[in-house]
Amino acid sequence: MPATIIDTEKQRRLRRVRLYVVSDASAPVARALACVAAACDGGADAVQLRRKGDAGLADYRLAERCRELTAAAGVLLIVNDRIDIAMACAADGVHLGQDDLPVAVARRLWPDGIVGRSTHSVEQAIAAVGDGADYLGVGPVFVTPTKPQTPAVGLELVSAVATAGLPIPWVAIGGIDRDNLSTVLEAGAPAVAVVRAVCAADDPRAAARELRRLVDARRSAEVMA
Ligand code: 3NM
Repeated sequence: MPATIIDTEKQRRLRRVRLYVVSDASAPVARALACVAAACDGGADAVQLRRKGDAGLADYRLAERCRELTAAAGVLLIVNDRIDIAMACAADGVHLGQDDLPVAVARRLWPDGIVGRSTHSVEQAIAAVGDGADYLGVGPVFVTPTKPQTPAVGLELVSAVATAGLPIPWVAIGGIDRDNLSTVLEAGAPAVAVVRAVCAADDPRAAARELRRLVDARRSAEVMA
């Protein structure tokens, strides 16, 4: 298995991630920025900038603003898919879907960038670990209009991945909100990632805070058990 070569500080921060907020790919720039700021303020440990269909320059400018916001808040910034933009804005890493660059290629291009991979089965999760990914997304746990083309994997996959005891951090994603969050954590997810639960909320800051509170409450209950 290729050993990860991201530095220990990045690894430490990655291992601590409990709430990971992904920006709404189709939101107008001002709304996307407001959502990133709200996620940082509301207690997210990591933010992923996800855009679809923007020109490279617009993506880069937005990524730079997100870097400023996340750096000021001490929040990890991961850029979806665009490793060039991730590197150009000095993000902490890149997130790659199954149809994006192979993990090993991203690692070669960017040795000290965090490389995350979306996975939709235990086999894909194990393969991504073998390829040297630093963390995984596992989902979509529930049906979600944010990623409608990918079938839901259910809490079963969350439990299966938890049981597999992966050696790297992972986050459950897809259709997670304040009402079903506890079921995802109970199924064994160490962390959760959300788009709509924060970015589509009337008050994204309050929504992030509430998710943070719920995740922390569950964690303290585990520590006390
Ligand atoms: N990736 P929401 S599910 C961006 O399973 C994304 O890889 C997924 O959005 C995966 O929180 C997903 O609004 C969408 O359901 C998550």
